[in-house]
Amino acid sequence: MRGGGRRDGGSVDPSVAVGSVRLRSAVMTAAGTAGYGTEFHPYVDLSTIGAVVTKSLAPYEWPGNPAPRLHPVRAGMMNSVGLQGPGIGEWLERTLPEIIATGADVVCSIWGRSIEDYRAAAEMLADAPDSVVAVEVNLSCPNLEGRGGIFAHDPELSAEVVAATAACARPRWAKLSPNTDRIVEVARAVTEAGAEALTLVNTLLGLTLDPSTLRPTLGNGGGGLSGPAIHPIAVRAVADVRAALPDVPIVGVGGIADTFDAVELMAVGASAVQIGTALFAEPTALARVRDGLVDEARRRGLSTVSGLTGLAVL
Ligand code: RRO
Repeated sequence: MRGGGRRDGGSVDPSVAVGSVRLRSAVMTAAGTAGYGTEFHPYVDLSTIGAVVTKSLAPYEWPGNPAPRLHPVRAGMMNSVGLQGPGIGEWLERTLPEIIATGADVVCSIWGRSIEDYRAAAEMLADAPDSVVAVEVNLSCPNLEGRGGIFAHDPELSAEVVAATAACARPRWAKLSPNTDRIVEVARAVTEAGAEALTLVNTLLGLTLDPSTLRPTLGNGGGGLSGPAIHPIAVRAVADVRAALPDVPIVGVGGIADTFDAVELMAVGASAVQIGTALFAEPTALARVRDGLVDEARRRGLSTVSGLTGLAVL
């Protein structure tokens, strides 16, 4: 799967494999930053990117947190969306056909407040069309209240959640949290429980204040920090997990704005990447980085974009 053969000039294969899933490009949207993808099609031909990763969906409709839900900061963005969504049933019926019509492959991100919620979400996806190529099990939302913490800070609980999602009948990628020093432990636990790949990382817990009122800027108080500020944290998380679990495919996410950010995540071990915060200012960053990775592979004499994976000299 590494496909790093060298060649002199000529075409570069842009496709990559994340475990058993072959993607047309290494570049995907990051969950929660492109809605369900349908608004993006005027900007980027979604059939030419790796996949649209949906905003996380629960087995039921969920209203999310009070506004404001987004707040720009110097090196990125704070959010407290609070998992707002229509529920998987409504999404399958009304939104998924629209995404499929764009030619995109889809990764459905799921969340729940309990293990039973995750189980129900997975069961609802069992008969989803084949365009839903994987399920991303979001264990790391920073904005879920009243549940006693982030699932992905607890290896045993995370493993139980992943084990409960087998009914989705497609590869599962576990999305983990950078807000813990146990990420390697959690990564090991979820892969042993059935996750085929890992998505590293979600946002970092943060808080911003309004300069005049000194109240929290976001409607729910704290939130999750994303964007360039967290990029080196994502690179470190991917490198650490790759060193401990070299055979587990990784999807790298965190602060990608330029091609080199994606190259860095792939060089330390990611098989593919997701772009999130940058899309708010520049939806076409998906195509720019997609093409940039092909150019970078060619420049390095590689015949495949996947040849960039693991090239870091650590
Ligand atoms: O909806 C959110 O507030 C949210 C989610 Br599900 C997540 O996984 N990460 C994040 O920063 N925000």
